[in-house]
Amino acid sequence: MKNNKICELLGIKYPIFQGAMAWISGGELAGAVSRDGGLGIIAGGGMEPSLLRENIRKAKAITSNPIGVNLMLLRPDVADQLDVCIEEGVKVVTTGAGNPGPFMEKLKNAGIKVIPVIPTIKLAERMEKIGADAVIVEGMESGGHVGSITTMALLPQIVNAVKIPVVAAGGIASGKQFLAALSMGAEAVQCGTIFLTAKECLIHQNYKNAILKAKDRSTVTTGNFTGHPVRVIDNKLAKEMLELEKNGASKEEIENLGKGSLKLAAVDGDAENGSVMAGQIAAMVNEERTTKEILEFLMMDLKLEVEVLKRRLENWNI
Ligand code: TUI
Repeated sequence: MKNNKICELLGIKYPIFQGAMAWISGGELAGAVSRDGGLGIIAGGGMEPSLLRENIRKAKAITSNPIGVNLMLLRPDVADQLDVCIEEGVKVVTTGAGNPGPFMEKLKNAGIKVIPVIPTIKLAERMEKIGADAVIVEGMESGGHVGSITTMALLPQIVNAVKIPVVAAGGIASGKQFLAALSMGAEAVQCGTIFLTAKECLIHQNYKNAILKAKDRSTVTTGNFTGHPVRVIDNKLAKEMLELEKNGASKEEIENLGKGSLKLAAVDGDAENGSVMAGQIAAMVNEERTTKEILEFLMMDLKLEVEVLKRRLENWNI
């Protein structure tokens, strides 16, 4: 069977990206996902350039399949991280939390495929114009730093607006959601939250437990007035932040409370005072599985849903 455009472009088996998660998706998780047929992505977000290099090497020791790196563009040392990616032969770079324009030429000259994460149509069009190989459309269902439009509303509009392949992110953790993304024109999906409880995901067990017990209304967005809303599990820190916002605290006060909080949750396991970033589908993540099991579940569940849909269409006689 012929692969789809994204799988051909990147040399991967399944059209599934493991979304970058700062302080969470290191070389072990990304290497395992790439080994098992998806695209594993190391998050540069919480890493000094030397630590990023270590993690790329860890992933390369697990698999020779392509591995991605995400450059979080709010980091002041992102140019040095980019040099590490080139030196280590990284083939795919995704970017987040900003416009990768200033780095595009260098990335393209190094033969790296560039796939920016974007939350609006305008940015998607701009990314296509400056030479992005594809875009990842991220709806506000996602965990972490989010835009304001849902995947359902944003994805088909961006598919109409650009010619490059589109990857859907935000709210995808099952075959039904995978199929919905494909039917709205996505070539692939990017999932983050479903990989949080993967056996190869080396975060603190308390973080995993917060995901395993999450319900449909367990996430909230904080920092809504700072211009950088962040989706997290509603815990003590989230309540404190929302209280500060309600009382008209300054941007600095809110951001200071958030500083270091992701590491506190992911590494130190303080799931109450730390920032437990997760998407709205956290309630659908009820098991600890291997990356292989997660990828195979998504592909098999997609296949099942396609069959279910076909049967429904037959019943309607169309
Ligand atoms: O980047 C993400 N999600 C993230 S980054 C992160 S680490 C963090 N730590 C502390 C505070 C905030 C974040 C946790 N989650 N997703 C991709 C994404 N990119 N979402 C939205 C955007 C985005 C926003 C603005 C992309 C481009 C953009 O461009 C603005 C411009 O410069 O035109």
